[in-house]
Amino acid sequence: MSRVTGTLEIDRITLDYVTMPLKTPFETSFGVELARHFYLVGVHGGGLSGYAETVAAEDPLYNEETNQTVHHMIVDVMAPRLLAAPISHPDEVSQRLRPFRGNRMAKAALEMAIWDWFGQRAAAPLYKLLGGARTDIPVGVSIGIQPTPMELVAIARDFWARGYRRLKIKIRPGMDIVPLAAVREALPDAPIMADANSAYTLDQIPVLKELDQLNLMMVEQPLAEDDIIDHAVLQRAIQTPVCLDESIRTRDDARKAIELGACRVINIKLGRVGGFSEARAIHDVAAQHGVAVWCGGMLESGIGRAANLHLTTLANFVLPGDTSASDRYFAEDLIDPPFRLTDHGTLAVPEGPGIGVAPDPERMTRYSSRHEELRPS
Ligand code: OSB
Ligand code: MG
Repeated sequence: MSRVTGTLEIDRITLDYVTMPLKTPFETSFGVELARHFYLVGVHGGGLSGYAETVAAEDPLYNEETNQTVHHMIVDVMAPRLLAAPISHPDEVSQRLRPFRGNRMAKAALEMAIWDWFGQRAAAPLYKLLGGARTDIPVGVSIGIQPTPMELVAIARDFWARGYRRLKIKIRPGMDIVPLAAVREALPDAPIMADANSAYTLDQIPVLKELDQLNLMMVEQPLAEDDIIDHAVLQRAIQTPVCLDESIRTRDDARKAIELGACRVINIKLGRVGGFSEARAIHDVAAQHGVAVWCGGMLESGIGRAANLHLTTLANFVLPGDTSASDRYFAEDLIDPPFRLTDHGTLAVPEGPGIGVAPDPERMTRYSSRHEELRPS
């Protein structure tokens, strides 16, 4: 474990609006993504630059944030607070932004870029500042809804053959039991799970009960994106463990969901929960209750993937996450070299200072369509 040192006086915060085409469309119960659009946030001071990427989409389909709300929050509301006074510990970022309700994806990008800065300041990889230890991270892959079970099976077989340790398959009503059963039949021993992104209601318990026949590791966020009460009812009705994603935004959400019996697993996403400080707190609450966690993803470029990997070094990240290799989504990453899957289905946590990776300058000029700079007033 390394210690946080130094004080950050921010000279400027940069925002680049980045568009990266996906190799193939990614379909979930809430829509189809053809490209990733995000802000790359840079925090510059004392001769160092920390980076993070935002994970909101163009439309509020996964949660209520969008690229435009994130931009507004960072530019008009949050950056001025961070530029106004020096920061002596990255935990201060979420404290200083706490008066502002919600908008966790906007908060997360600023907070994560500042953690990267402090890692660089300490000349230590971020995981050592966070108290993590594991550096060879077993990973899974998230597979979008496919037009036919045959196509789904072909894709699942391919990822399984590459060495991914767990396959997550997106479902929605009408595209659930049949495609999942086809994958289960094709890959009888593979750890398989389903993610519904809130597409079901309690009336559909009979369908969700059928999932129990497929020997799934878990079913992720079957019910409403803001619910923990109905999920507790569902968890009592099915054997398959319920994993919550959208519903868990804070350590208190995690505690309440666990106490209610709404989930047996939690997917932690840095963006959804507002950054490393809260993600670590959720990890700790789950660990105290004996609930396993894993690290989700939002189709991040290598910058966000690196942050996810550092988080996943914490001890209770015992299940493979969605932090697949760069080539899962992108022909070319923003970082060079990209993240590659090892021959044993893992990604290596970068050992350089901070998150250990930085955007490639030439690629940034190609993928960024707007650059802005925010300075102290
Ligand atoms: O629910 O986990 C989700 C992607 C976008 C929005 C929501 C989700 C996802 C994924 C993909 O499942 C995870 C990844 O590979 O980054
Ligand atoms: Mg999910």
